[in-house]
Amino acid sequence: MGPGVDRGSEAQSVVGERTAVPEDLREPIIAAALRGKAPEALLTPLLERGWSDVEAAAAIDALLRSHLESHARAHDLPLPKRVPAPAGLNDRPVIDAGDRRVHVLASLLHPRVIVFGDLLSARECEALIEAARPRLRRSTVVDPVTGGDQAHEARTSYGAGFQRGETELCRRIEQRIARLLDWPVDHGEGLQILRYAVGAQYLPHYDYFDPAAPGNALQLARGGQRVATLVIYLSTPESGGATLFPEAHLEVAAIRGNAVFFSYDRPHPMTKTLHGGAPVRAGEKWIATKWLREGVHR
Ligand code: PD2
Ligand code: ZN
Repeated sequence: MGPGVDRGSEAQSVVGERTAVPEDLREPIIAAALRGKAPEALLTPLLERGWSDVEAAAAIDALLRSHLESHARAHDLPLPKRVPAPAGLNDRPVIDAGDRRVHVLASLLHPRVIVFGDLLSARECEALIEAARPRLRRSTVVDPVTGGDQAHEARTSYGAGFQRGETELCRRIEQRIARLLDWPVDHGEGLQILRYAVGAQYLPHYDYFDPAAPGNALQLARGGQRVATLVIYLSTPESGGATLFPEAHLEVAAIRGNAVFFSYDRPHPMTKTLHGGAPVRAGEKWIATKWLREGVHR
């Protein structure tokens, strides 16, 4: 059925071209999305009515966005933001990240967590560790009142930050992450390298900035809210050091070259992205963290 053909009850959604999902399909499509049905499969009812892929994808995107927005308003929640996600992930065990094929080892919808395998080579992990080693300082957390950095017992690691694009290796890894997560390089903070010795840990926390805390205003002015985190494991500790998601009862093992990604579409515990780094029991744990912002980070 081509555009402009009379489709009875659907006619109101067709003004020259198809823009809105017909009334009778809205509820079933929203319910299917909430059950975690793959985005491509959501298009089927519209494709069966003769819609093109592009028209159907745009209409479903608008329908789901407006559903989330009205749900947020009704429950007095912050509005959801677009978040990074691998393009066309469904059922694909391997993603082409430009210069490397990255494995998808595990994926959870809520909280949105994806475990990647082989994101970095062993040589890249070693090179990042050696570049960071001379710069290591006791890790800090942001003071929510002043916005300043402060050492804290919740984070007993040592860290070193790189500016975005600071070295050729940083640039290569940033390009790969941007391609993997379909998120522009300039929406990312610089790579942050952390080293945990035996006993060091990172107590559970959220990575987004609390918008109500005055000390976060400066951070929020530089690229907006954080919307996703990628923790890349640069070493494999002999024991301990997993990344924990207590609300999801999920533990991700720290294996060199692998990474755990999680996104949070609003700065709210409803994202269930509470996470921490378990104490290292034996050996050393090194990670590189990439935080992704909603806008250009300067
Ligand atoms: O090292 C980790 O597993 C970990 C845990 C929680 C890292 C971060 N948060 C982080 O870098 O934000
Ligand atoms: Zn964190």
